[in-house]
Amino acid sequence: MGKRVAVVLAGCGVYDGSEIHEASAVLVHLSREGAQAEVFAPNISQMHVVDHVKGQPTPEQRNVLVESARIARGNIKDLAQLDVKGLDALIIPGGFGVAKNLSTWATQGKNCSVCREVEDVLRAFHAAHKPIGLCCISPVLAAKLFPGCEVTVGHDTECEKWPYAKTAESLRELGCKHVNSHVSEIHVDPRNRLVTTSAFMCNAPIHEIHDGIGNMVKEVVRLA
Ligand SMILES: *[C@@H]1O[C@H](CO)[C@@H](O)[C@H](O)[C@H]1NC(C)=O
Ligand SMILES: *[C@@H]1O[C@H](CO)[C@@H](O)[C@H](O)[C@H]1NC(C)=O
Ligand SMILES: CC(=O)N[C@H]1CO[C@H](CO)[C@@H](O)[C@@H]1O
Repeated sequence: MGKRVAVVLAGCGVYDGSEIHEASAVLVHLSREGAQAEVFAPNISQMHVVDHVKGQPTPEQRNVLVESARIARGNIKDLAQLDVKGLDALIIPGGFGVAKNLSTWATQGKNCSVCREVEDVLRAFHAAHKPIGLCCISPVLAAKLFPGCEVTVGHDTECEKWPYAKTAESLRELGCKHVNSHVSEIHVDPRNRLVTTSAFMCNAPIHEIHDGIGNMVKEVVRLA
């Protein structure tokens, strides 16, 4: 029987939700590994809605679960219904929704809080020693909840290729070990059973991001 892997989404679109290509890469690679994806999202309203042409907020209200359902092709459940017992692993793709709807990282950085349901789910998988895969900005959730954990969000020196490199410094300030890595690489924290990769934290061609996420997914399924 294939492994059952929970995928938690944060909306639909890089600037206010889950990064669509990252979410899709996770689903594609889970399928390739013979695993069964079960998609969840919290039933809460988004912090805001961004017009992705203008890159600016619009006066609209949208629901994280309803938006995430677009990526899940309708096959999605309320995160409140997730039961860790029937699942082998957890993966959370990136996108600003992770920093805006799953946590308050976008506005509060290392002082952020993590959405209650998301915290409960991460702690449940962690306590059960089930692997957790995170990419792009999602490792900040682990850094906030599991002090001393090891993660990567790519490189820690800002340049054209690594526009969000300051995140690594914030992770160190939270007491976590940040490991520099290339977009194709993953970092595994065996003690916390965390598998992380930088994805769109890197200004890289989209196929390299797709493949890097594939390496993360493969390792999560192997550990599950
Ligand atoms: C989400 O919450 C709203 C408002 O409480 C409710 O009407 C709706 O049924 C919920 N959706 C799901 C899928 O649980
Ligand atoms: C976090 O809180 C500290 C202490 O209140 C404050 O000095 C710092 O500016 C805050 N950092 C952010 C990113 O909000
Ligand atoms: C509308 C809104 O801000 N919704 C939520 C998005 O996520 C953050 C972090 O969990 C919540 O604090 C917000 O209430």
